[in-house]
Order: sequence, then structure tokens, then C-alpha cells
Amino acid sequence: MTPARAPAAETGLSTSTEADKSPATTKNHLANGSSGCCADSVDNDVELFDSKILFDLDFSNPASDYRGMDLCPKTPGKGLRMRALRRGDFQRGYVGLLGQLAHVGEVTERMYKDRFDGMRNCPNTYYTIVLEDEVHHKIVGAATLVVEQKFIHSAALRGRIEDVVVLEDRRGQDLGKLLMDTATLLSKTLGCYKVSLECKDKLVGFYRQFGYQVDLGNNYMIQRFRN
Ligand code: 16G
Repeated sequence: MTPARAPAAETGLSTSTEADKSPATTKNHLANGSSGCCADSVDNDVELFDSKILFDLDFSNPASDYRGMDLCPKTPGKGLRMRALRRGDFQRGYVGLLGQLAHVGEVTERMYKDRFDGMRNCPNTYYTIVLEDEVHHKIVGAATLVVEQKFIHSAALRGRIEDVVVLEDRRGQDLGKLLMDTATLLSKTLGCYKVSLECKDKLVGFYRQFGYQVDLGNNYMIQRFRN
């Protein structure tokens, strides 16, 4: 569903634990409510947001046709689990998976955890939803909803869907559809007045099925400062 711009460029697996012994990590342990020297395994289970919000979504009328399969956040498919991104998901290949969507560059486990902590410290903003292969303990799909707080539209919320990607060898199993339905429904449930995404020309048809349309009269403009 997503173009493989850096196929298999990264595995996302790290054997180094040095970074986790740094003072900064200790501080993060304490900030996350854990204590002592054995807290790292606990910290690895910390979620970016409470997964419960996904299971409470009303999936009685999803935009997608799952060809008769009854997929939803609670039952995402055999051997799969849908949940919020966790602090330990670097080890489960989340960053490597992103490499199948876009240029990732060097992202160490330390960098991943620092970014995760930064996002988690902005409550009600970052909702990275993942699908975990529970057999192989690997992240096989992900999508992020970012909720922006606005003054306009009566101090409204506005959603952006970012970084939607399914592992190359798990495509064609409707995982992207389930992720998109979930992220879109979540934005609506959280009260966003609109939700948007950017995508390549060839994916316009894919995203239309979830209710997205090209916004005639509006343009997506960027300045790119670096890769
Ligand atoms: C796609 C992604 C966007 C991501 C961008 C990276 C979706 C729906 N869109 O447009 O989230 O930021 O690719 O492209 O997943 P870039 O590396 O050219 O910035």
C-alpha cells in the first residue's frame, strides 16, 4: 500500500544497551513513574497513549469493506494485536518499518526513546497505532494521528494522519485499511473538525475509500530544507 522507498534498509533491531544506562534514561524512568535500576523492562511497556481508546471506538460502521472479515481494533486478525506504540517498540522493528515508507536516516534506540518521551509529554496529541505480530513480536503496520489544537473553528481540534505503513510481506491483508479506519474514526471520536493526509498520486484511490478527497482549490505546499 505504501511505496517502498528504502526497502529493507533498516531492521530496527538493536543489540546495544549502553544508551539505556545513561543518566538521561534514568531521569526518564523517574518521569514515567517507574523506580529503581530494574525499571527498564517496565518502561518498555509504557504506551504513547492509552490503547483502551482504540477498543472503545464504535466500529459498527467502518468505511472499509473487509471482504466479510470482522476486523476491528479488538480483533485485528489472527496472531495480531492492535495497540498504542510502546517505548520498547524500537526492538520490535517500528523504526525499521518506517524505512519502508520514507527515508529514516540514523535513528538509534536512544534517539527513538527520547522522541517517544517527547511525544508522550504532549498528551492528547500523538496517537501512533501499531499492529504487532504476537508470534514474532514484530510491528507489522502503523499509522499516526496527530491532533493539532487550533483557535479557529471555535477553538477546534484538527487531525493529521501521518506515517501509514504496512510491512512489505504483510501487504494485501487489509491491515492498512484497518489502520486507516481506526485512525480516521479516532480523529472523529476525539472531536476533530477535519482530518487530512498527504500522499503520492498513486495512493489517492486507496485513501478515497476512507472518505478522503482531493481538496479542490487548496494546495499542499512545502519547502524542503533537508532529507
Ligand atoms: C507520506 C506520508 C507522510 C510522510 C511522508 C514522508 C501518509 C499518509 N503520508 O506522504 O506521513 O510524512 O510520506 O515523505 O503516510 P517525505 O520523506 O518525502 O517527507
